[in-house]
Amino acid sequence: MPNVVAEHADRLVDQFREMVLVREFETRVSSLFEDNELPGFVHLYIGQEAIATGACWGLKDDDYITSTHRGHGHSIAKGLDPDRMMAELFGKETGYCGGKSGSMHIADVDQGMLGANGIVGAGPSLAVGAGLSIQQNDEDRVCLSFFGEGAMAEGVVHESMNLAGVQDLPVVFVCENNQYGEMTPAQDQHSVEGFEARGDVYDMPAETVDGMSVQSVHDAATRATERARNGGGPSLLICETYRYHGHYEGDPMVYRTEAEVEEWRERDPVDTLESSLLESGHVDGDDVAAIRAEASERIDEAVEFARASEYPDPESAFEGVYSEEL
Ligand SMILES: Cc1ncc(C[n+]2csc(CCOP(=O)(O)OP(=O)(O)O)c2C)c(N)n1
Repeated sequence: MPNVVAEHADRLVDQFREMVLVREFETRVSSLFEDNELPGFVHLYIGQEAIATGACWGLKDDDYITSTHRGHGHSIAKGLDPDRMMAELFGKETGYCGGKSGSMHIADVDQGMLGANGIVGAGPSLAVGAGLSIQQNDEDRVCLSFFGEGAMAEGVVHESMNLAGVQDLPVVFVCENNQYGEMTPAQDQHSVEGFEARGDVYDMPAETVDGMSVQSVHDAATRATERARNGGGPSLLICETYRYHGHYEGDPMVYRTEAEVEEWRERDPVDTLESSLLESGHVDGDDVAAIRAEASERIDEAVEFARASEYPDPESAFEGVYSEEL
């Protein structure tokens, strides 16, 4: 994509920097988990980085996103602090939820991040609530809702898309088709191939894009977000992608072949962007090495911060369970 790279070189270099940071965060989490430093489960986003970065790039701080159980990439792309994310994964009090949520419920409402979510399909229903509040308060905001193709088979996702369509809500539904819902291939879980028809039935435009290309995701998300911001209602974006790691860390992955994983790795979103930027001459080998080293150092700092933080006081176990703003 040399011409596209030339036209958008500065943005693409910045997007590359963010994607490298997400990859570094996830790679480190994988080894920390293997070393038994992290309690609970982790679901990693490695392979899908172009989607979070491309989709969130044009969002304002006060726009909203909803996320999934695989939410670290979405959080970083929405501007959350890797220190507090890592501390949350370690179960420390300096984490986003005081160490009580772990990976699957990281949230920062002030930054518009309405939460990772252990309930498959829950994010789109929260997005509809956010969209309704934006509409009723006449605010200049949008909500982007990430979910997997497995969640696309959940009733609540259809109810959410229907309500968003009926009410013309400013919501962008971003379906990340990483080809498997846990151990089930997408084609065994859905009665029709492709997901664009789901947009037709809920009266919203639907577009399928290459989820391994940050440029493609960025372009489609920009169209959908502008439409939502200008009162045009919801859209559905389907991003074709792949997760390299297991459904969860420790998954033996007997349901797919190494050859299949390798085939997708050849289209790696971080490496292909790096090659395009190098080919176009917008960065050189030293620049790339510096970007990768910077990400590695940033995650070293996050791990140090998390390790040095305290565990929450057991006395605080029941704090934050119910809202005080009733
Ligand atoms: C309501 C609900 N049903 C089932 C599960 C168990 N579960 C956890 S992840 C998952 C698969 C989700 O697949 P997908 O939506 O494609 O997301 P991916 O893991 O591929 O990112 C399932 C069935 C759950 N957490 N919540």
